Amino acid sequence: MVRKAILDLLAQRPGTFVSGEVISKKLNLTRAAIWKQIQALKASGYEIDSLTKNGYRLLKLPLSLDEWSIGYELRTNVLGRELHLFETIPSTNDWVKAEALKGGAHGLVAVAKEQKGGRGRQMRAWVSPPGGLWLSVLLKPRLSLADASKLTLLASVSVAEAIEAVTKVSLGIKWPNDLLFNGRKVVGILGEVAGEWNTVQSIVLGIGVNANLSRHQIGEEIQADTLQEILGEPLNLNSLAARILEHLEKDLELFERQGFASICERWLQRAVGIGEQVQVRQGKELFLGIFKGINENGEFILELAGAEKVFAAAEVSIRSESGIYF
Ligand code: BT5
Repeated sequence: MVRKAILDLLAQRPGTFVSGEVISKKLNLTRAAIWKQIQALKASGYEIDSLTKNGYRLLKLPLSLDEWSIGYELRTNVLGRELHLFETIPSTNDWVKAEALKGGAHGLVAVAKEQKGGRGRQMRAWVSPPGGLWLSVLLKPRLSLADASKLTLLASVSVAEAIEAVTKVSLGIKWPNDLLFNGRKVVGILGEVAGEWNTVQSIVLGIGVNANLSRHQIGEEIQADTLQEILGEPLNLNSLAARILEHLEKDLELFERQGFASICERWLQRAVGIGEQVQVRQGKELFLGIFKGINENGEFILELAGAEKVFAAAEVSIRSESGIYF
């Protein structure tokens, strides 16, 4: 691809000029063809200086999602090495699931600028307008079925730490894997099994980050927040995607080598509502008690009339100081 070849050349010496003649010789392109490509790159957010005498120099990469920029930033061995970027798609999780059934490889990633049919758990809708980071990764981990449920807890820790590395914004985790800022959801995570468990252990991890958008794009009725509003400015989505995949890859390796203990500890450090009164709904039953933390299986521990009850799957509301549940 010409676009990629030009970027590769300019990025070898970012900030310094590469002459039109060099580009033209190396890529066998006319000056006019190069100029056209450079205009297209500028239109997609690349800042490129052009001087007739000196040639072109790359000054800044785009903030918006761009396949070359993610690849340029990415320091992983496997995750995201095969990556597909979509302008718009129904759901990246559905796309990766379909690829998994066709034999897709561990680490395959789909990223979309916009999802028209984004999903949460239990088929709830996930609002995914342009400006967000909507990403799914295919994992075929060397883990037992019992360990698989811990992967979404792991992902919430990896994503929170990646976001903190890029933005300095510290997010809390609401069990099992919502990332919150002052009680408002900034990130949602959806782990799904693709295919039969007893054939290939494939898990699709979907990560939705409200990044460069405003709250009202999500809807006033939803208790959401966005990184752009927290920071007061947009952030580089390509760096964010790369850091998320790097943190995930490292934490998965740690999990496979050493088990859940240290990840569980990091999860607990960010947990929202420990020691507070919470409301847990499981099917039609409702329990009110004190949130004690999670156990080594990643299950939620509730203190109820002096006894402890654990939940593997449930809906949890946490009571804030003002008495409101979120
Ligand atoms: C989740 O579900 O939080 C998981 C969301 C996963 C989204 C990613 S994006 C990439 C991949 N492709 C997909 O199709 N999905 C994944 P859950 O815990 O069930 O929360 C859903 C609820 O969150 C909804 O019922 C709304 O109340 C709320 N919600 C919807 N859109 C939101 C948004 N953009 N930000 C914050 N909250 C939202």
